[in-house]
Amino acid sequence: MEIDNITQLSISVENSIRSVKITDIHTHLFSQYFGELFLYGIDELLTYHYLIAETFRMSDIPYEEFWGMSKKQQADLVWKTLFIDNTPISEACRSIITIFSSLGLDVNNKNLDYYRSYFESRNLKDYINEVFDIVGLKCVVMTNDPFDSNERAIWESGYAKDIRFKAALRVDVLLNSWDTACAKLSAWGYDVHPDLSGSTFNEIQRFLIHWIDTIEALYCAVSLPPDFAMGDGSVRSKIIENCIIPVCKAKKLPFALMIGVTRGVNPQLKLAGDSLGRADIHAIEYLCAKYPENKFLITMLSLENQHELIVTTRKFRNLMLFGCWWFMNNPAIIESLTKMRLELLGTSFIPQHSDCRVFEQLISKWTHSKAVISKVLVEEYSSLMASGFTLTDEQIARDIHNLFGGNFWRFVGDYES
Ligand code: RAT
Ligand code: ZN
Repeated sequence: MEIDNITQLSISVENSIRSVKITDIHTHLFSQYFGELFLYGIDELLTYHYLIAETFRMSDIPYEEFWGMSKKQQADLVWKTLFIDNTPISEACRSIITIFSSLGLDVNNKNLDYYRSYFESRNLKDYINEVFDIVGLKCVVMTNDPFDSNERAIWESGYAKDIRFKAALRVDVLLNSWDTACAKLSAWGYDVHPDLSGSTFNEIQRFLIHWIDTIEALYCAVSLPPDFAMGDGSVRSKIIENCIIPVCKAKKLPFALMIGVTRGVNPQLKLAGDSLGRADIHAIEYLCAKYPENKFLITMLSLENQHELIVTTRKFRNLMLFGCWWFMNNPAIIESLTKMRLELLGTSFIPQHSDCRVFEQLISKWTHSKAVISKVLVEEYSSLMASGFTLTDEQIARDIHNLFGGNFWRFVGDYES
Protein backbone atom coordinates (compact mmCIF):
# COMPACT_ATOMS: atom_id res chain seq x y z
CA MET A 1 0.00 0.00 0.00
CA GLU A 2 1.20 3.52 -0.82
CA ILE A 3 2.28 5.70 2.07
CA ASP A 4 0.89 9.24 2.12
CA ASN A 5 2.34 10.91 5.18
CA ILE A 6 4.88 10.71 7.98
CA THR A 7 2.45 9.11 10.46
CA GLN A 8 1.75 6.29 8.03
CA LEU A 9 5.45 6.00 7.35
CA SER A 10 6.28 5.58 11.05
CA ILE A 11 3.55 2.97 11.45
CA SER A 12 4.74 1.08 8.39
CA VAL A 13 8.37 1.00 9.56
CA GLU A 14 7.35 0.00 13.10
CA ASN A 15 5.08 -2.77 11.83
CA SER A 16 7.78 -4.21 9.59
CA ILE A 17 10.38 -4.06 12.33
CA ARG A 18 7.95 -5.72 14.75
CA SER A 19 7.17 -8.56 12.36
CA VAL A 20 10.56 -9.15 10.73
CA LYS A 21 12.25 -12.45 11.59
CA ILE A 22 15.77 -11.60 12.71
CA THR A 23 18.94 -13.55 12.02
CA ASP A 24 21.38 -12.58 14.78
CA ILE A 25 24.68 -13.18 13.01
CA HIS A 26 27.10 -13.00 15.95
CA THR A 27 26.40 -14.06 19.52
CA HIS A 28 28.15 -16.02 22.25
CA LEU A 29 25.00 -17.97 23.05
CA PHE A 30 24.64 -21.73 23.05
CA SER A 31 21.48 -23.78 22.86
CA GLN A 32 20.23 -25.52 25.97
CA TYR A 33 21.71 -28.75 24.63
CA PHE A 34 25.15 -27.36 25.47
CA GLY A 35 24.28 -27.76 29.16
CA GLU A 36 26.17 -25.32 31.37
CA LEU A 37 27.29 -23.27 28.40
CA PHE A 38 23.68 -22.11 28.00
CA LEU A 39 23.65 -19.06 30.27
CA TYR A 40 20.40 -17.52 31.44
CA GLY A 41 18.70 -15.96 34.44
CA ILE A 42 19.30 -13.05 36.75
CA ASP A 43 22.66 -14.05 38.25
CA GLU A 44 24.21 -14.56 34.81
CA LEU A 45 22.68 -11.31 33.58
CA LEU A 46 24.06 -9.30 36.49
CA THR A 47 27.53 -10.81 36.19
CA TYR A 48 27.83 -9.93 32.48
CA HIS A 49 31.30 -8.50 32.00
CA TYR A 50 29.95 -5.10 30.91
CA LEU A 51 28.28 -4.75 34.34
CA ILE A 52 31.29 -6.06 36.23
CA ALA A 53 33.45 -3.32 34.71
CA GLU A 54 30.89 -0.71 35.78
CA THR A 55 30.66 -2.17 39.30
CA PHE A 56 34.40 -1.87 39.85
CA ARG A 57 34.16 1.81 38.94
CA MET A 58 31.50 2.46 41.57
CA SER A 59 32.60 0.14 44.36
CA ASP A 60 35.82 -0.09 46.37
CA ILE A 61 35.82 -3.85 46.55
CA PRO A 62 39.30 -5.33 46.00
CA TYR A 63 39.57 -7.32 42.78
CA GLU A 64 40.60 -10.54 44.55
CA GLU A 65 37.68 -10.32 46.94
CA PHE A 66 35.21 -9.98 44.08
CA TRP A 67 36.67 -12.89 42.13
CA GLY A 68 36.64 -15.02 45.29
CA MET A 69 32.87 -14.63 45.64
CA SER A 70 30.25 -17.05 44.36
CA LYS A 71 28.28 -15.98 41.27
CA LYS A 72 25.27 -15.24 43.47
CA GLN A 73 27.34 -13.02 45.79
CA GLN A 74 28.82 -11.19 42.80
CA ALA A 75 25.33 -10.63 41.43
CA ASP A 76 24.21 -9.26 44.83
CA LEU A 77 27.08 -6.78 44.80
CA VAL A 78 26.44 -5.67 41.20
CA TRP A 79 22.76 -5.21 42.03
CA LYS A 80 23.44 -3.16 45.16
CA THR A 81 26.16 -1.07 43.51
CA LEU A 82 24.57 -0.29 40.18
CA PHE A 83 20.83 -0.60 40.78
CA ILE A 84 20.32 0.49 44.41
CA ASP A 85 23.20 2.80 45.36
CA ASN A 86 23.29 4.34 41.87
CA THR A 87 20.85 4.92 39.04
CA PRO A 88 20.97 2.24 36.33
CA ILE A 89 21.29 4.71 33.51
CA SER A 90 24.12 3.15 31.50
CA GLU A 91 23.21 1.07 28.46
CA ALA A 92 24.27 -2.17 30.14
CA CYS A 93 22.19 -1.35 33.25
CA ARG A 94 19.16 -0.13 31.33
CA SER A 95 19.24 -3.43 29.45
CA ILE A 96 18.40 -5.27 32.66
CA ILE A 97 15.40 -3.03 33.22
CA THR A 98 14.25 -3.60 29.62
CA ILE A 99 14.45 -7.36 30.16
CA PHE A 100 12.36 -7.16 33.36
CA SER A 101 9.80 -4.99 31.69
CA SER A 102 9.49 -7.18 28.57
CA LEU A 103 9.00 -10.27 30.72
CA GLY A 104 6.20 -8.53 32.64
CA LEU A 105 8.15 -8.15 35.90
CA ASP A 106 7.89 -5.23 38.32
CA VAL A 107 10.92 -3.13 37.39
CA ASN A 108 10.83 -1.25 40.71
CA ASN A 109 11.16 -4.20 43.05
CA LYS A 110 14.50 -3.82 44.82
CA ASN A 111 14.61 -7.37 46.15
CA LEU A 112 16.77 -9.54 43.94
CA ASP A 113 15.10 -12.71 45.21
CA TYR A 114 11.88 -11.55 43.56
CA TYR A 115 13.63 -11.80 40.17
CA ARG A 116 15.50 -14.96 41.12
CA SER A 117 12.31 -16.83 41.91
CA TYR A 118 10.78 -15.72 38.60
CA PHE A 119 13.66 -17.11 36.54
CA GLU A 120 13.83 -20.31 38.59
CA SER A 121 10.11 -20.93 38.09
CA ARG A 122 10.26 -20.94 34.29
CA ASN A 123 10.12 -24.11 32.22
CA LEU A 124 13.20 -23.81 30.04
CA LYS A 125 11.72 -24.98 26.75
CA ASP A 126 8.70 -22.66 26.99
CA TYR A 127 10.91 -19.86 28.16
CA ILE A 128 13.30 -20.16 25.22
CA ASN A 129 10.37 -20.17 22.81
CA GLU A 130 8.88 -17.12 24.51
CA VAL A 131 12.11 -15.12 24.25
CA PHE A 132 12.48 -16.03 20.56
CA ASP A 133 8.90 -14.78 20.07
CA ILE A 134 9.36 -11.56 22.04
CA VAL A 135 12.43 -10.65 19.98
CA GLY A 136 11.07 -11.89 16.64
CA LEU A 137 14.11 -14.10 16.14
CA LYS A 138 14.52 -16.61 13.38
CA CYS A 139 17.91 -17.84 14.57
CA VAL A 140 21.16 -16.86 16.25
CA VAL A 141 24.71 -17.69 15.22
CA MET A 142 26.91 -19.03 18.02
CA THR A 143 30.68 -18.53 18.41
CA ASN A 144 32.20 -22.00 18.31
CA ASP A 145 35.76 -22.56 19.41
CA PRO A 146 37.18 -26.06 18.94
CA PHE A 147 40.12 -25.09 21.17
CA ASP A 148 37.74 -24.68 24.11
CA SER A 149 37.72 -28.03 25.87
CA ASN A 150 34.22 -27.67 27.38
CA GLU A 151 32.70 -26.89 24.03
CA ARG A 152 34.74 -29.41 22.12
CA ALA A 153 33.60 -32.20 24.42
CA ILE A 154 29.97 -31.44 23.58
CA TRP A 155 30.53 -31.45 19.83
CA GLU A 156 32.41 -34.71 20.11
CA SER A 157 29.84 -36.50 22.23
CA GLY A 158 26.28 -35.72 22.97
CA TYR A 159 25.64 -32.83 20.59
CA ALA A 160 21.96 -32.38 19.85
CA LYS A 161 20.93 -29.80 17.31
CA ASP A 162 18.50 -26.94 17.88
CA ILE A 163 18.13 -25.49 14.37
CA ARG A 164 17.64 -21.99 15.80
CA PHE A 165 21.28 -22.02 16.95
CA LYS A 166 23.64 -21.97 13.95
CA ALA A 167 27.40 -22.37 14.16
CA ALA A 168 30.41 -20.22 13.26
CA LEU A 169 33.96 -21.50 13.50
CA ARG A 170 36.03 -19.15 15.66
CA VAL A 171 39.74 -19.29 14.91
CA ASP A 172 41.23 -16.81 17.42
CA VAL A 173 43.55 -19.35 19.02
CA LEU A 174 44.90 -20.40 15.64
CA LEU A 175 45.56 -16.84 14.49
CA ASN A 176 46.34 -15.02 17.72
CA SER A 177 48.13 -17.68 19.83
CA TRP A 178 49.89 -19.92 17.36
CA ASP A 179 52.18 -21.54 19.98
CA THR A 180 49.17 -22.74 21.97
CA ALA A 181 47.32 -23.82 18.83
CA CYS A 182 50.35 -25.67 17.48
CA ALA A 183 50.83 -27.64 20.70
CA LYS A 184 47.16 -28.61 20.82
CA LEU A 185 46.97 -29.56 17.14
CA SER A 186 50.05 -31.68 17.58
CA ALA A 187 48.52 -33.42 20.60
CA TRP A 188 45.41 -34.13 18.53
CA GLY A 189 47.54 -35.89 15.90
CA TYR A 190 48.06 -33.14 13.31
CA ASP A 191 51.55 -32.97 11.81
CA VAL A 192 52.20 -29.28 12.49
CA HIS A 193 55.40 -27.40 13.35
CA PRO A 194 55.95 -24.16 15.28
CA ASP A 195 57.89 -22.68 12.33
CA LEU A 196 55.05 -23.55 9.91
CA SER A 197 57.32 -25.91 7.97
CA GLY A 198 56.55 -29.24 6.29
CA SER A 199 52.91 -30.20 6.13
CA THR A 200 51.77 -27.56 8.63
CA PHE A 201 49.56 -25.58 6.23
CA ASN A 202 47.94 -28.73 4.85
CA GLU A 203 47.31 -30.00 8.33
CA ILE A 204 45.76 -26.73 9.49
CA GLN A 205 43.51 -26.90 6.43
CA ARG A 206 42.52 -30.45 7.36
CA PHE A 207 41.69 -29.28 10.90
CA LEU A 208 39.60 -26.37 9.61
CA ILE A 209 37.65 -28.54 7.19
CA HIS A 210 36.99 -31.14 9.86
CA TRP A 211 35.49 -28.54 12.19
CA ILE A 212 33.57 -26.66 9.49
CA ASP A 213 31.91 -29.95 8.59
CA THR A 214 31.39 -31.11 12.17
CA ILE A 215 29.63 -27.97 13.33
CA GLU A 216 28.14 -27.01 9.93
CA ALA A 217 29.73 -23.59 10.18
CA LEU A 218 28.12 -20.69 8.34
CA TYR A 219 31.38 -18.75 8.40
CA CYS A 220 34.85 -18.66 10.00
CA ALA A 221 35.59 -15.78 12.35
CA VAL A 222 38.37 -14.10 14.25
CA SER A 223 38.79 -11.07 16.49
CA LEU A 224 41.97 -9.13 15.84
CA PRO A 225 44.05 -6.42 17.53
CA PRO A 226 44.35 -2.85 16.24
CA ASP A 227 47.78 -3.60 14.75
CA PHE A 228 46.41 -6.34 12.51
CA ALA A 229 48.19 -6.25 9.16
CA MET A 230 48.48 -8.45 6.09
CA GLY A 231 51.61 -9.16 4.08
CA ASP A 232 53.78 -8.35 7.11
CA GLY A 233 55.45 -11.76 7.30
CA SER A 234 53.67 -12.58 10.57
CA VAL A 235 52.58 -16.10 11.43
CA ARG A 236 49.01 -14.85 11.51
CA SER A 237 49.05 -13.41 8.00
CA LYS A 238 50.71 -16.56 6.66
CA ILE A 239 48.06 -18.81 8.20
CA ILE A 240 45.33 -16.55 6.83
CA GLU A 241 46.70 -16.64 3.29
CA ASN A 242 47.74 -20.27 3.22
CA CYS A 243 44.96 -21.89 5.24
CA ILE A 244 41.92 -19.74 6.00
CA ILE A 245 41.58 -18.17 2.55
CA PRO A 246 41.83 -21.41 0.53
CA VAL A 247 39.57 -23.34 2.91
CA CYS A 248 36.92 -20.60 2.99
CA LYS A 249 37.05 -20.40 -0.79
CA ALA A 250 36.70 -24.16 -1.22
CA LYS A 251 33.88 -24.39 1.32
CA LYS A 252 32.27 -21.18 -0.01
CA LEU A 253 32.24 -19.62 3.45
CA PRO A 254 32.81 -15.99 4.40
CA PHE A 255 35.67 -15.11 6.72
CA ALA A 256 34.51 -12.70 9.44
CA LEU A 257 37.08 -10.19 10.66
CA MET A 258 36.33 -8.36 13.90
CA ILE A 259 39.10 -5.83 14.22
CA GLY A 260 40.27 -3.47 16.93
CA VAL A 261 40.30 -5.31 20.25
CA THR A 262 43.19 -4.94 22.69
CA ARG A 263 42.85 -7.86 25.07
CA GLY A 264 43.50 -7.50 28.77
CA VAL A 265 44.48 -3.84 29.19
CA ASN A 266 43.43 -4.36 32.80
CA PRO A 267 43.94 -8.06 33.51
CA GLN A 268 42.44 -7.61 37.00
CA LEU A 269 39.07 -7.24 35.30
CA LYS A 270 39.41 -10.61 33.52
CA LEU A 271 36.89 -10.79 30.64
CA ALA A 272 35.86 -7.19 31.40
CA GLY A 273 39.43 -5.96 30.93
CA ASP A 274 39.56 -5.78 27.13
CA SER A 275 39.74 -2.44 25.35
CA LEU A 276 40.11 -1.11 21.83
CA GLY A 277 42.28 0.80 19.42
CA ARG A 278 42.15 2.24 15.94
CA ALA A 279 43.12 -0.27 13.26
CA ASP A 280 44.54 0.03 9.76
CA ILE A 281 41.90 -0.36 7.06
CA HIS A 282 44.53 -1.34 4.47
CA ALA A 283 44.55 -4.94 5.65
CA ILE A 284 40.91 -5.21 4.55
CA GLU A 285 41.57 -3.57 1.18
CA TYR A 286 44.43 -6.00 0.67
CA LEU A 287 42.32 -9.08 1.40
CA CYS A 288 39.29 -7.99 -0.63
CA ALA A 289 41.36 -6.98 -3.66
CA LYS A 290 43.72 -9.95 -3.63
CA TYR A 291 41.01 -12.56 -3.02
CA PRO A 292 37.95 -11.46 -5.04
CA GLU A 293 36.52 -14.97 -4.95
CA ASN A 294 36.51 -14.97 -1.15
CA LYS A 295 33.87 -13.22 0.91
CA PHE A 296 34.60 -11.20 4.03
CA LEU A 297 32.30 -10.13 6.84
CA ILE A 298 33.69 -7.14 8.68
CA THR A 299 33.07 -5.15 11.83
CA MET A 300 35.39 -2.78 13.66
CA LEU A 301 35.54 -1.70 17.27
CA SER A 302 36.90 1.80 17.19
CA LEU A 303 34.68 4.77 16.37
CA GLU A 304 37.58 6.30 14.43
CA ASN A 305 37.48 3.42 11.92
CA GLN A 306 33.79 3.58 11.11
CA HIS A 307 33.65 6.07 8.26
CA GLU A 308 36.60 4.61 6.34
CA LEU A 309 35.14 1.15 6.85
CA ILE A 310 31.91 2.22 5.17
CA VAL A 311 33.84 3.70 2.27
CA THR A 312 35.91 0.51 1.91
CA THR A 313 32.69 -1.51 1.92
CA ARG A 314 31.47 0.56 -1.07
CA LYS A 315 34.54 -0.55 -2.99
CA PHE A 316 34.21 -4.30 -2.66
CA ARG A 317 31.17 -6.47 -3.36
CA ASN A 318 32.89 -9.35 -1.54
CA LEU A 319 32.86 -7.31 1.68
CA MET A 320 29.81 -7.24 3.99
CA LEU A 321 29.78 -4.75 6.83
CA PHE A 322 27.96 -5.95 9.94
CA GLY A 323 26.87 -4.78 13.35
CA CYS A 324 27.72 -2.17 15.92
CA TRP A 325 30.23 -4.24 17.82
CA TRP A 326 30.63 -4.22 21.62
CA PHE A 327 31.72 -0.64 22.51
CA MET A 328 29.79 0.56 19.42
CA ASN A 329 26.60 -1.11 20.66
CA ASN A 330 24.90 1.75 22.43
CA PRO A 331 22.07 3.89 21.10
CA ALA A 332 23.95 7.13 20.40
CA ILE A 333 26.49 5.30 18.26
CA ILE A 334 24.04 2.91 16.61
CA GLU A 335 22.02 5.94 15.53
CA SER A 336 24.87 7.82 13.89
CA LEU A 337 26.45 4.72 12.36
CA THR A 338 23.21 3.42 10.90
CA LYS A 339 22.45 6.82 9.37
CA MET A 340 25.90 7.10 7.84
CA ARG A 341 25.75 3.52 6.55
CA LEU A 342 22.31 3.97 4.96
CA GLU A 343 23.45 7.17 3.28
CA LEU A 344 26.61 5.57 1.87
CA LEU A 345 25.55 1.98 1.28
CA GLY A 346 21.76 2.04 0.86
CA THR A 347 20.46 -1.15 2.42
CA SER A 348 23.46 -3.30 1.43
CA PHE A 349 24.80 -3.99 4.93
CA ILE A 350 23.83 -5.77 8.18
CA PRO A 351 23.03 -3.07 10.72
CA GLN A 352 23.25 -5.09 13.89
CA HIS A 353 24.13 -8.28 15.72
CA SER A 354 23.65 -8.74 19.45
CA ASP A 355 26.89 -10.28 20.79
CA CYS A 356 24.78 -11.71 23.63
CA ARG A 357 26.40 -14.00 26.14
CA VAL A 358 23.35 -14.47 28.36
CA PHE A 359 20.13 -15.61 26.74
CA GLU A 360 17.74 -12.84 27.88
CA GLN A 361 20.13 -10.18 26.57
CA LEU A 362 18.53 -10.96 23.22
CA ILE A 363 15.50 -9.06 24.48
CA SER A 364 17.29 -5.89 25.56
CA LYS A 365 19.90 -5.70 22.82
CA TRP A 366 17.34 -6.16 20.06
CA THR A 367 14.67 -3.95 21.66
CA HIS A 368 17.13 -1.09 21.97
CA SER A 369 18.61 -1.57 18.50
CA LYS A 370 15.25 -1.92 16.78
CA ALA A 371 14.03 1.35 18.31
CA VAL A 372 17.05 3.26 17.03
CA ILE A 373 17.15 1.65 13.58
CA SER A 374 13.44 2.29 13.20
CA LYS A 375 13.90 6.00 14.02
CA VAL A 376 16.76 6.34 11.53
CA LEU A 377 14.84 4.55 8.78
CA VAL A 378 11.87 6.87 9.24
CA GLU A 379 14.16 9.89 8.93
CA GLU A 380 15.84 8.58 5.79
CA TYR A 381 12.58 7.49 4.12
CA SER A 382 10.95 10.80 4.92
CA SER A 383 13.73 12.68 3.11
CA LEU A 384 12.99 10.54 0.07
CA MET A 385 9.25 11.21 0.37
CA ALA A 386 9.92 14.94 0.69
CA SER A 387 11.29 14.82 -2.87
CA GLY A 388 8.05 13.29 -4.10
CA PHE A 389 9.13 9.64 -4.14
CA THR A 390 6.30 7.18 -3.49
CA LEU A 391 6.98 4.49 -0.92
CA THR A 392 4.88 1.44 -0.22
CA ASP A 393 4.54 -0.86 2.80
CA GLU A 394 5.86 -3.68 0.64
CA GLN A 395 9.07 -1.80 -0.23
CA ILE A 396 9.67 -1.00 3.41
CA ALA A 397 9.02 -4.61 4.48
CA ARG A 398 11.47 -5.81 1.80
CA ASP A 399 14.20 -3.42 2.96
CA ILE A 400 13.74 -4.37 6.61
CA HIS A 401 13.76 -8.06 5.75
CA ASN A 402 17.08 -7.56 3.95
CA LEU A 403 18.64 -5.54 6.76
CA PHE A 404 17.67 -7.96 9.52
CA GLY A 405 18.58 -11.23 7.81
CA GLY A 406 18.12 -11.32 4.03
CA ASN A 407 21.47 -9.65 3.30
CA PHE A 408 23.30 -12.12 5.51
CA TRP A 409 21.71 -15.19 3.96
CA ARG A 410 22.30 -13.92 0.45
CA PHE A 411 25.94 -13.21 1.34
CA VAL A 412 26.53 -16.68 2.76
CA GLY A 413 24.91 -18.04 -0.36
CA ASP A 414 21.72 -19.47 1.01
CA TYR A 415 18.98 -17.98 -1.13
CA GLU A 416 16.24 -20.06 0.46
CA SER A 417 15.91 -18.22 3.72
O1 RAT B 1 31.11 -8.65 23.29
C1 RAT B 1 31.76 -9.36 24.04
O2 RAT B 1 31.22 -9.99 24.94
C2 RAT B 1 33.26 -9.39 23.95
O3 RAT B 1 33.77 -9.86 25.12
C3 RAT B 1 33.84 -10.26 22.88
O4 RAT B 1 33.47 -11.57 23.06
C4 RAT B 1 33.68 -9.93 21.46
O5 RAT B 1 32.37 -9.71 21.11
C5 RAT B 1 34.26 -11.01 20.59
O6 RAT B 1 33.53 -11.71 19.90
O7 RAT B 1 35.50 -11.13 20.63
ZN1 ZN C 1 31.52 -11.30 20.24
